[in-house]
Amino acid sequence: MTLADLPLTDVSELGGSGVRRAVCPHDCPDGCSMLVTVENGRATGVRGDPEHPFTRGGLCVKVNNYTDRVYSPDRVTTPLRRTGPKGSGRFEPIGWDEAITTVADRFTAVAAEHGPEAIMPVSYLGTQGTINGLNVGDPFFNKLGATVAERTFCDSGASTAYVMSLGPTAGVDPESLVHSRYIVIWACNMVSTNLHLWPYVLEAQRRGAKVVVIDPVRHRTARRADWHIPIRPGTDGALAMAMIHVILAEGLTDAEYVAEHTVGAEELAERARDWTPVWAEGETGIPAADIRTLAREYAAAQPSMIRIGVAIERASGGGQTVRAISCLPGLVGAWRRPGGGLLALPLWAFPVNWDALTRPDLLRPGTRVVNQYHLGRALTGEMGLDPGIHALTVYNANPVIVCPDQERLLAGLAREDLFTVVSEQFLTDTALYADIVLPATTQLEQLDVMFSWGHLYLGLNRPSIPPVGEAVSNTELFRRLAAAMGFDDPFFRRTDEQMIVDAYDWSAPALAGITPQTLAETGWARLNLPDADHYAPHAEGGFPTPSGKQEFASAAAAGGNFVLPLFRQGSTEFQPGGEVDPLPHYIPPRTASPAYPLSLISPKAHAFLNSSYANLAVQQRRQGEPTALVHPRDAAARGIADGDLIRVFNERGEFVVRAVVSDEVAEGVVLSSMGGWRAQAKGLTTVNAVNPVEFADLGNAPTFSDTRVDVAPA
Ligand SMILES: Nc1nc2c(c(=O)[nH]1)N[C@H]1C(S)=C(S)[C@@H](COP(=O)(O)OP(=O)(O)OC[C@H]3O[C@@H](n4cnc5c(=O)[nH]c(N)nc54)[C@H](O)[C@@H]3O)O[C@H]1N2
Ligand SMILES: Nc1nc2c(c(=O)[nH]1)N[C@H]1C(S)=C(S)[C@@H](COP(=O)(O)OP(=O)(O)OC[C@H]3O[C@@H](n4cnc5c(=O)[nH]c(N)nc54)[C@H](O)[C@@H]3O)O[C@H]1N2
Ligand code: SF4
Ligand SMILES: [Mo]
Repeated sequence: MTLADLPLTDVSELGGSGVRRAVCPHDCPDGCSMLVTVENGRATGVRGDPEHPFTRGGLCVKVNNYTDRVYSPDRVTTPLRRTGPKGSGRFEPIGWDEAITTVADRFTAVAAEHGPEAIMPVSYLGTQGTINGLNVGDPFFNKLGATVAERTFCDSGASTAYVMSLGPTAGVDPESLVHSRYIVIWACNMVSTNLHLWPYVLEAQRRGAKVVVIDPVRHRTARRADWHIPIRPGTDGALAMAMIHVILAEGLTDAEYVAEHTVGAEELAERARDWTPVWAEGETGIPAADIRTLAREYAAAQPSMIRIGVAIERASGGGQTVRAISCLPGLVGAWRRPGGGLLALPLWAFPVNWDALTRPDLLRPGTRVVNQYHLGRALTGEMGLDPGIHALTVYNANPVIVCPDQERLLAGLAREDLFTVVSEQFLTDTALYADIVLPATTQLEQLDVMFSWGHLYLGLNRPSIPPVGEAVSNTELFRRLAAAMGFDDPFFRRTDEQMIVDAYDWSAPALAGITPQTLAETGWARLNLPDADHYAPHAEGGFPTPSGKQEFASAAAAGGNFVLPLFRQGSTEFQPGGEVDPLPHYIPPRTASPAYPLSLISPKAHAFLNSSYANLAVQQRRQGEPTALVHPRDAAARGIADGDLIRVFNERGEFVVRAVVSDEVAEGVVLSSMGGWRAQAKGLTTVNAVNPVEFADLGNAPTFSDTRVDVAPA
């Protein structure tokens, strides 16, 4: 019997009653285990699995009423065909056969007239399931010869930087944070975005650890810290270089660790000599004395831990900033003990067969790559693509809300000659522009195996209820499309069970004793790794880098900038060019101009998950109407009072929101969270109307933390 022989989707039992296991599908580090109550085939509620060590019985405000999402009257439940102008939201139901035939006919016609590169997929992490998530469409589009979509929505720049410095290592078990003596939460609003890690921080604090938050905003997390250090957006690299300076100048290193397990320490010392705390004060706005205190305390209190959030990568020099920060645990020997090190993406611990998911072997050599953050420019002709994009397939994503250059993207989507297919659960701002909408299942209606980028447990999500209406999973969608396009390779006919088998190296040591079948019984399992009290994989070095050491001077960086293949359908071609300094350094953010003197940041909303849930009543009530936080001095200078409607604008566009005048943001900083839909926006544009399309220095990361704007009464 092979791993695949036992069916994991037992449709016959889906009609009954009982408590069934699921895993939250969302792009969130917590990867919560859920228990679903089902009565006569209908899910009546979800709750967190109290036995899961990380979830511990709690779900967040986004997902604890998940059944409202599943049974929302606004769910798309049949395929739809557009009957009005693009964007009007006028559709009529059609059958699946007609929908799939329409799509296949159009793809065939577009490919015949313009070549297959005129077709482009757009996708991200509506679900982060291994088989339904990031890479589910890659084999289909690679076989088709479509334009390769580069998806650097999140953490691509940080991942490139991290891999350059440390290699693809899990590095830290988040649960080991209880052993930390000093925790630096650097650009992460953990209480909103990584809620289930927070109890570990509190436990460490109870045991005597100091908790420091480095963030321009005094948010939920910062308010609970022992020390909140406000910083100017995009200047974290200056702070990190100055910390390196202090640690080296004052001899606070773990000299033995540095000598045995790192490379490039001497060059780094040379590099950091001029980056003094006094200089960094001018960049960051943090008093030099505080920078010295931070560096000294961080070095002395071992094991010390740094948790970086995604905002770090999102400035002109964000990649080198991640590289500079990643030097710190090596310099002070934080890796020696559980609870020490750098926490970024422990995803690397999961033995995923990325090539089986993306199928790079199906790519035609020379197939062009277009970054999805440039979608507006690609669709409107600004990029000068030849052939242009004539057909778009969107799934697992809502680009109108999550991509910059929003107004140009809307103009592109409105093109009459563009054929757009959107697979969705709801008529999102993107789906409103579709020619064909295809109904997608929710997590309660599909099978998947779930890794996490915030803990070390693998989970199995089995369907608890039958599909709502005619919704199909992404895997089934691509089976149907492949059949209609005549792709007769059995690979495209695999069952979900077989896909799960193929997606992991089940014989890898990390999965010893774990199979899809054991997961079916237990729901989740910890990877076969030392427990959190003993997890210190780099106590003796052993980094997965070319030298086997932590590389302050990085051999991989010397090879130039790159995007990891998993973010680009497995493609290794047309990597972003540009030399990369093998040593970390500081690249300042864009300079303020007299016309646009303020820094805009657009972090996550507390009650939404990116743009998901922003259309649902409970979460809308929790989140309140769209706002921008403006510092009292910036507001007074512009005649803005708390509660006024204001315009936030720059040379790219503008959006209108209600002002919250508050010293929770540093002077010179404006905060407007991302995720709200256009229907709730006063002027039909949202924060991504003003965000730049330029990339950061590494991994084609966006520069959402490096935007200049001004504000005025509306
Ligand atoms: N509630 C909720 N949770 C989520 C999500 C959501 O949409 N809502 N999305 C999920 C996803 S996809 C992700 S990637 C994670 C992201 O979770 P986080 O890593 O927490 O990311 P953000 O919320 O974007 O930003 C975190 C913090 O960075 C700060 N910041 C912005 N610019 C800078 C800067 O230049 N320097 C410093 N030091 N700080 C800066 C912001 O003020 C914010 O407090 O959250 C996940 N969890
Ligand atoms: N200004 C600004 N922009 C940002 C960010 C920011 O901090 N500031 N953050 C960036 C980050 S970190 C991220 S991760 C991206 C997120 O970008 P996206 O991944 O596009 O996130 P969502 O907006 O939640 O869109 C996901 C869509 O997938 C749909 N969906 C869910 N499950 C399924 C399914 O099983 N099948 C199908 N077909 N569809 C499904 C949902 O209904 C939802 O509409 O946004 C990025 N954009
Ligand atoms: S969104 Fe995150 S915190 Fe909320 S239930 Fe899902 S995994 Fe847990
Ligand atoms: Mo993200």
